[in-house]
Amino acid sequence: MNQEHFSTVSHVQFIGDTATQRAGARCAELTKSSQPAFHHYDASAHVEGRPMRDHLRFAACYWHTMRNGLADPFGAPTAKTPWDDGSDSIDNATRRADAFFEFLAKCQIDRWCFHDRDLAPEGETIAQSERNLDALVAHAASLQSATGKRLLWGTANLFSHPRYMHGAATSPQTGAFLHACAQVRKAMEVTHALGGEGYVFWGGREGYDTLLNTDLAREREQLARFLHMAVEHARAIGFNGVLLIEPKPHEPTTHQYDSDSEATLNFLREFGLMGSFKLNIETNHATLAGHAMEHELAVAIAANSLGSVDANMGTAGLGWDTDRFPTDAYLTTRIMLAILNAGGFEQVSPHGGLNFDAKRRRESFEPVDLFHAHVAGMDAFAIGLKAAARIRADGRLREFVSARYASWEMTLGKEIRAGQRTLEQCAQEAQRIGETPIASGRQEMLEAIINDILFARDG
Ligand code: XLS
Ligand code: NI
Ligand code: NI
Repeated sequence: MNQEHFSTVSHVQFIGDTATQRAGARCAELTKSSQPAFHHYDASAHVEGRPMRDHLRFAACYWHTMRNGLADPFGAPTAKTPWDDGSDSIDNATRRADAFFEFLAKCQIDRWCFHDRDLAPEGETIAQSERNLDALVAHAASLQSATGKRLLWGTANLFSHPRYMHGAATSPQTGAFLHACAQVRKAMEVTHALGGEGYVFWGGREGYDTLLNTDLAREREQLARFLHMAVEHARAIGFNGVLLIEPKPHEPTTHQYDSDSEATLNFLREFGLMGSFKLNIETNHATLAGHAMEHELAVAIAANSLGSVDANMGTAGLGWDTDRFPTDAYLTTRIMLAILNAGGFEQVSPHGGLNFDAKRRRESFEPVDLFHAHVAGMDAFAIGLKAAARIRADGRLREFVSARYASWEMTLGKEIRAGQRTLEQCAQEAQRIGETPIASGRQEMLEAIINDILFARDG
């Protein structure tokens, strides 16, 4: 890293007040003068006895940060990337990696994630693609040791190349399956070489557009076989990181087999893969599946299967994956409350983290917007972490929930749960006790308690 690519940003620091933001300058002036700065995220500040950096375990992703030109279906790329000459050369890919690690250092992000094809150009043959990847992995390894940054997870892109148009593992033709094996074998090995904490499978095209041409049962079996082979390979090469599946219901396909947490867990159970995989839950994918993010987290946590989080958010009312930076503080509060209640990443998933699988809007095209976007997401998660800790310290929510289930903690409830009562005995007990008082669920009261904790009262 000899040349600075983000010379406009020296280092993003915690400045602890929002006066500059409140100044109310006109938009143009603000854009010119505002340097990105943390107002809430302070890596070493402690929350619930642990530094924020350990709670939040932020990662930046290579694909959106370095490879997303911000094109949309109607318009050309807009992103300014002065370090990138647009070529597919190894030199260009190397310069990109330099720019990325400079970005990580200046933005205080400790981890990163990548797809094989983001990092290095695909060659004419598998051997050439692997040589290209090896060159970039060697460079990334030296950047990692120079900067102390770590790989959260790696993955293979099994959805962009035309050969995968019908799916990769679920393709009707074995050729695509074989190429997917080649890519996963290599991507897993380089993830291992880079000390990756995890390896992700996102089945972008592992689904169908129409059942008219699809043998769903066969395709699900193919996917399971592929995953079994991947697990065996991971063990064979000594990769002890966590293997992750990232659910998403659709887009690009009409239906994806890993459509949400429950469907994915069911798939894993059905094919004897439970225990080999955890889930990488993405907020916008939860939205697309018609779920709240905390639902997806709760389902994964209940099955001891939360692996990691792709931190982003969608746009209300839109039916696609807008991958916005997660700036909604109420959302980040709910996410951090679920994670803290489960014991924090350290306990629930020590190899997990918050990966910003998020892209700037097409209009936020300047290099400095990469900083504004990540800083906004990191600050929103710091707000969420602190707010969740306050909700937990307040204790009213927890008390309410335990009171709500109190009868299950009494002798009869415990005996039923332990399988010591028959249906017949329960029926007789119902006749004996008659109707019992029913307590209110008090949803609105609880929602108001959260607002009361989150927002200061006037005066
Ligand atoms: C796409 C997915 C993808 C995965 C990695 O919607 O989120 O980016 O995280 O392949
Ligand atoms: Ni993702
Ligand atoms: Ni996504």
